[in-house]
Amino acid sequence: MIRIEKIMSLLETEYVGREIHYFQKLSSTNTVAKEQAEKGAKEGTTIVAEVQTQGRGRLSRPWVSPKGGVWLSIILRPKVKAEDALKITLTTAVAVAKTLRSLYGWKAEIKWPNDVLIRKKKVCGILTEASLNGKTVNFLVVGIGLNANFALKSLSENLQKTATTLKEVLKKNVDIEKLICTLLKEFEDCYKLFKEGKFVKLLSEWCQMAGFLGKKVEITSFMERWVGKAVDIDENGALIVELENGERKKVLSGDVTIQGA
Ligand code: BT5
Repeated sequence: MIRIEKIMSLLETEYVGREIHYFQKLSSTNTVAKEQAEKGAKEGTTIVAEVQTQGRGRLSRPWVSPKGGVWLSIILRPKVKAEDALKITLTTAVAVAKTLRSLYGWKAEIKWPNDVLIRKKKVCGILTEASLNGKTVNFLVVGIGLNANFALKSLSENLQKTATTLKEVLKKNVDIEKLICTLLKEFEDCYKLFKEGKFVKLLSEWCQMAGFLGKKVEITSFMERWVGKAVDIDENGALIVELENGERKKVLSGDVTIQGA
């Protein structure tokens, strides 16, 4: 069980997670966060669930969310343009990777755009959803799914090939409240930089933790597919890929598979 009183006593943030809504079972924390944001919930309000029955990833892909995971969503109200939502995903990935590095000393790596990996396997996925007012953001919900205290066998055989959990790597359970508090604090620190217009600083941290840069990758985006070398991220968070014919392509959304990984 996640103990909210313990979270409140350990939490060192100014506003992220200061208002926290806990559920034992929920369809999706992102869905509930969006409903609460529509009703005026303030920036930093966080929804946490022990189990999600309809956890989702991008393009409505299912996100398996058994008991023992960290399934949470944070409501944000930055004054930014619609296209800045991608930057929030990258900002969040930096916060997650820093959390895992500082708590457990692992070399957690980031894979564009929304995965955090340990030993090349996905331990965390991030889903940023936006409510727009024309071309500007009304609110954003950033959902973080972190495989913490459950065994890999809780996932399907297929997922066991690509995913991992903290328990699997550490061979024991982690202190889940401490993990959530550290994550919320790292997130707030990174988000403050984003709001101060210092995304470039976050990007340089991001690049240092992005193990796939410089490697051969396959990108799929909707019905298209490219193979090339992942060379960089631009100032908006788009991935720059050098195709085999030397052409440089800017990718704003899609999935990356690292070749030979
Ligand atoms: C993501 O999407 O990685 C975003 C996942 C976000 C989940 C959080 S949990 C809290 C909040 N509430 C929600 O409903 N969602 C957010 P994407 O890049 O599209 O990856 C989805 C793919 O990851 C699936 O198609 C599976 O292949 C794989 N997958 C599903 N469950 C997984 C798990 N627990 N661990 C690792 N991989 C998983």
